[in-house]
Amino acid sequence: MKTILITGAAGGVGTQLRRELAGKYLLRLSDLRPLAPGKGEKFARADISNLADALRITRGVDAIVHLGGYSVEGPWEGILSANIIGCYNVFEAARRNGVKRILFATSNHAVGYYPRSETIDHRVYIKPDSRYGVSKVFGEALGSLYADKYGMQVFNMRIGNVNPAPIDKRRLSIWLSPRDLAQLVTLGIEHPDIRFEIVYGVSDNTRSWYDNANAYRLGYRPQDDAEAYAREILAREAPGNAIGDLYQGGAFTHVEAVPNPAPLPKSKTVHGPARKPAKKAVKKTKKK
Ligand code: 15L
Repeated sequence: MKTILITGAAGGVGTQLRRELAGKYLLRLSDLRPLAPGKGEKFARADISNLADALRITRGVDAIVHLGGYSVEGPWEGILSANIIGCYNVFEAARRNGVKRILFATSNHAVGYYPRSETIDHRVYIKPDSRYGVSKVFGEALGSLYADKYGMQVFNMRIGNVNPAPIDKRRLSIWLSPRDLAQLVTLGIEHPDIRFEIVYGVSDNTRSWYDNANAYRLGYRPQDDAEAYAREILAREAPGNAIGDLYQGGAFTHVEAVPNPAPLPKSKTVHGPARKPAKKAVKKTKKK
């Protein structure tokens, strides 16, 4: 049985994942916070902003599910230490310990400034909505470097919102049920041919903003759709913030925001697939 390290295992996503993966893998759980391991689990307390800790917990595992770090917008010092330095330490420790496969929990907030009117795929240019979102972009970029330079196998899951049920209108578009989370993580661990992939960690939501074709190509077949909860959620939804309601990142886009004179992009196109390049006005030069 494979041994899988889950960093940040005491958090919300880690807690759901442990339950779903129980019995499938031997789980090595790490976190700053204490945690009581269950059957088939071992706990190693660690501060990933310390490289020695990262080296200790990554030794001898088959794959890493890196969830650890600051999970919301926060002060720069906290993001820097947990999500930038901590993320670097986990990748670097994995490389030094010969652990090839890392599943990185990136976030919808890496692309949170795309408007809700757009459907985006895994090839869009990043549009982080917060320092937190920037830290997730950093992790994706680091994974790209470690895949290209050191041959690591990096599976980036831009996670929406993991909960037993969607909690509001925005989450009807980005919900990830615990069992779909487990399916996606299992795919990331088991797929024989991963080099560097970005997928959206969302269920099969009718109101999705994502073209998750890359995940489907790799074999992801989500079982749940937030639409089953839509009527109940929309009935109780209170009016939201004007900026937050425009963008996929929701509240992360309006905390600390100043009025921005830049207009919203008008197109409703799916980003990513090749588009015809705009014709350049090239001056014809006379042949001599
Ligand atoms: C995230 O990336 C966060 O980790 C989580 O706390 C939620 O804020 C989630 O995104 C979301 O957008 O709902």
